Amino acid sequence: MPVNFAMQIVTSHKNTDFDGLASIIGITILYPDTLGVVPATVNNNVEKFLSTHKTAFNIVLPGEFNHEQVTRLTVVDTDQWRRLDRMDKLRGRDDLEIHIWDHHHGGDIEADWKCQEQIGATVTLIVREMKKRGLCLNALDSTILLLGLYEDTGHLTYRSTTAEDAYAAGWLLENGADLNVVSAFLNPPYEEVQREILFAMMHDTRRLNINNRAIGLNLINLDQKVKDLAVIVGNYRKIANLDAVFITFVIDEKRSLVIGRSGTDMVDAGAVMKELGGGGHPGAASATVKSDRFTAAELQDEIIRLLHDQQKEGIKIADIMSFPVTRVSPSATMREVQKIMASQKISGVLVTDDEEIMGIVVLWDFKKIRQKRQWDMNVKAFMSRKVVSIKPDALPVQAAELMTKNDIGHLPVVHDGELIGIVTRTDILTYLYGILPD
Ligand SMILES: [Mn+2]
Repeated sequence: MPVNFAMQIVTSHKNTDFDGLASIIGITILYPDTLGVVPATVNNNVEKFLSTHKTAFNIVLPGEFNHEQVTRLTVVDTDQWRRLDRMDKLRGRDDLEIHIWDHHHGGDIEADWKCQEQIGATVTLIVREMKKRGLCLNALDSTILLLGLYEDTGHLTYRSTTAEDAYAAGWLLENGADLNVVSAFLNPPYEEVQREILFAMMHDTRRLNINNRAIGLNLINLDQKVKDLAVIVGNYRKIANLDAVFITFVIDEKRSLVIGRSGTDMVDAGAVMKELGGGGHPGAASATVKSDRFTAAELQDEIIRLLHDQQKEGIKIADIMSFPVTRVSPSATMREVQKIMASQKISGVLVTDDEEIMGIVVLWDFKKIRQKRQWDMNVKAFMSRKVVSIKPDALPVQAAELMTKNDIGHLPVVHDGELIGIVTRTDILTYLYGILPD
């Protein structure tokens, strides 16, 4: 078939999410001669959006144009051929120019030009170019772009979110993005079957502790097609207060779908799913696994094995604790203790008898002194006897939880019954925020 005229198209991955759709639309705004090609299968909320908004944009389906005429293919929000819908005809053509805009990496599409960075959403990369060109958007375009940006960054809360994502959101709001529309499409109400799945997860999800992380695992048989499974899994993780969840949905005898969601950088759901042949981000990932590779039951064990192997060891209490620990005997006087604390610039001292922890004195306890003579009294009378200790391999976040729960600011670090250090609120804050105490 002869090439009649040069045609440019832009497309994204199958099961298109809002970031994919918004990036397609963004490219048609940046390059008005480009035709947006939206895969036939899109996510449920994207489908709802398109059913009312489709005619507003210059978009078609993969079967609605002549592949022969395409001279430039722009791919957004993916860099893998297998994720594209009916683009194989273009693969391997040496007269085709390929552009990529994406925030994933490691795919097999070789581009002539690309804008590929680790950033919260692909939309942000496109907004960068729009700002550079001094464009103004209308309210509709701003709204769809903000939908993509918010969906992929969890309303700017996912760890992958960068400052530039937040600035891009601000720019889209300036251009009139409608938050009512955004929240209506990002928080669709649950249908009956989705509620049932959420209840099933709440009822019998296995809770495991792997490398100090609370992990939820479940296996659910699907007897019908259910939309937005990933949203339900994400919501379940938050409700159950788990660090990460991996739910295996048995689709039929031949295959299962695993959806993983992680709320901590200590669990990389994307890395686990990659091992199973899928992909995604550290916080959100999925994989379709054939049963001749792993049955649904075997998959559970494999996920557990992969999580154990994930030696992405973070900072532990042993790394941030102070040592040696300053200690006094129960018969030391308050005056002596006060001197020790002032000279060592510390806010708490452990009271020990031989190796046994009897109590703790903190700065606050000196407020109990009303009369001069009390300075000569034994520390025993003023110390707090409630001492909660922590293990050296615990995580800073666990220390923070213990402190909050018990309303205390000092935790002795005990290993095999031996006092090896102490960790304070200041240590935790210093670690969490990277600030130094004054
Ligand atoms: Mn994306």
